[in-house]
Parts: sequence; structure tokens; C-alpha cells
Amino acid sequence: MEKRRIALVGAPVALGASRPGCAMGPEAMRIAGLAEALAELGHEVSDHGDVAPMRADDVSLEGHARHAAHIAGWARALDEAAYGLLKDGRLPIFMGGDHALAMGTVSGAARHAHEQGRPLCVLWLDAHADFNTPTTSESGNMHGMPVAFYCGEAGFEGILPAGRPTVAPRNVFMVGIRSVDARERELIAARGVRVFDMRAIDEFGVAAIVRRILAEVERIGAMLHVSLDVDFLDPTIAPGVGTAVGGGANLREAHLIMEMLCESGLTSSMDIAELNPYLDERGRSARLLADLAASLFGRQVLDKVSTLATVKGLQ
Ligand code: HAR
Ligand code: MN
Ligand code: MN
Ligand code: MN
Repeated sequence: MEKRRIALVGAPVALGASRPGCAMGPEAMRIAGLAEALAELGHEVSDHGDVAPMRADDVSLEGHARHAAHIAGWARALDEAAYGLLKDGRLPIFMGGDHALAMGTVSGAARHAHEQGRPLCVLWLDAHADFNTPTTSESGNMHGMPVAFYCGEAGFEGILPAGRPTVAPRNVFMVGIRSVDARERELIAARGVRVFDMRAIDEFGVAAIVRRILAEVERIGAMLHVSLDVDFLDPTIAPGVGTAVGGGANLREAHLIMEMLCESGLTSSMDIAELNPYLDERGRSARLLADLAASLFGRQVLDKVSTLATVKGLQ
């Protein structure tokens, strides 16, 4: 694959979730060797350290949104970080931190894409839809709200300046979904988010689904933000997460998605969210995430051409 200028950015957001521990995520990814794995593939890799939240004392939201001003400060800081790095020609990988971080990272990516005259698509790999608003949320946890935020739902006014580009809901592709609240379900359907739940994966397989998504991204000439929530993966292979849901993606499915993303060359920014090292087993989730990122950026067992030649030789 093409050599990229990859920027690693720590986003130790923790108060979007109710269980503590996500603040340790960036450090665990560093210890798991993410930078080294990507550099070994020939990319230029720089670690920009951890982002710090800006002040946002002016923000108060109606309804139920815990730590709204604090999370708004993160959204502002991460929006700037994503926008600035993309504008500088880099491919940022945000190491979370809970998924509230995507309020900022995706907004910044959308702003950059908009300036380039291109749409932004989001591949949302998650057990959850994260489409609650302060009005619909039962928990008030803002890691359950980022998609609604960056798609421009009402209820988040004042977090970012008015008039910022949002993501069209139909350009959000959710894969692996298996835990959705009742009011979230209605919103997603009403807005036309494209959802491939776990049942769709079982029925069609990840290859058919991801092929269609990537073809659509290509067709509309979009940039692509990949947001990987650890709970997309089955908890038996990735236990280091606070909101585990059984029946997740297995190792082979997850790797195949990364390999297909790699071949497409379409990824322009990425989040690794919800890693909770306090709940992990001796770093195995962090190591798996580093392996998956390496697959997305070019690691392969054999090159595809030689593999295809072997298969042809059998015919
Ligand atoms: N839907 C639930 C809520 O809003 C659970 C959200 C959990 N979100 C994450 N990220 N762990 O996907 O509270
Ligand atoms: Mn904090
Ligand atoms: Mn999530
Ligand atoms: Mn989740």
C-alpha cells in the first residue's frame, strides 16, 4: 500500500463512559507497540502525545448528558486536532479514550472534507449505535451520543460553533450493531443511517457488506473515517472494554475488514475507542487492536497476488 504520514494522537477521554479506565487507553496502545508496528510497514509515524481538553464552561445542555461541559471541551480540542492534522496531509489515528472522542474527531474530519469539496463517510464498527441525544438517552453517558452529534441532531447546541459541517446520516455505515435503545432505533431509521447489524454479518458475511460500503464511498468520492469501538469485537477476544456485548466480531472477520480497508486505500482518519486497560487481561486487547491497525495499514501474511495464483493453480 501507499506509504502514509500517520499521526498518532492520544485522546484520553473518560467521563463519557460510566466505568473508569478509558483514560489509560492511549498509554496501553503505545505499550502494545502501535507506532512501531506501523513504522515497520514503511509508514512515516509520529506520536503527537495526548490532546488536552479545552475549556467549555459556557456549555450546558438540556436533558440528560453527564459531564456535558467537560466532554464539550474534548470535542473542541479533538475537532481542532483532527482538522489540523488532516489539513497538514497526515492520517490521524486517535487512541481513546471512550467513544465520546468521536464527537470531535469526526467533526474535524468532516470540516476538512467539506473544505476539499468532498463528503465524509464514516465506518462505525461498534456493538452500539451511539445515536442517543441528551433528550433520548437513558444513561446520560455521552459515549452513547457521538453519532447523533456529528450528524447534526438537535440538543447539542453550543458545543462547536454553529454552522459547522455535519455528516449526512446516509453516509454513516454501522457494522456489528447488536445493542440499540428503543428511541435510538427510531432515530436511526428516521434519519436513514445505513446499519448492518450482527444478523446481516451472519447472513451475508463481512466481505459482501464491506465491499458494498467501500464501493459506495468510492462512488461518491468521499473521504473515509473508520471508528473502531473495542466492543465491536467479541468479548472473548477483546475483554478490555466497559460495555461488552456477546456475539461480536471474531478475529477473522475483524482482520478481513481491515485487509479490505487496506486494499481500498480509502481510509483517511481513524479512531480506536473504548479500550479500558483496567478491565483487560494482560494487554491482550491492546495488542489485538495494534494488530488490527497494522492489517489496515498493510501487514499481510502473503501478498494477495501470490495467494490468488496459488488458488488458480488448483483449478
Ligand atoms: N446505548 C447505551 C447508552 O446510550 C449504551 C452506549 C454504550 N456506548 C458505548 N459505545 N459503549 O458504543 O447509554
Ligand atoms: Mn478528563
Ligand atoms: Mn461506541
Ligand atoms: Mn460500543
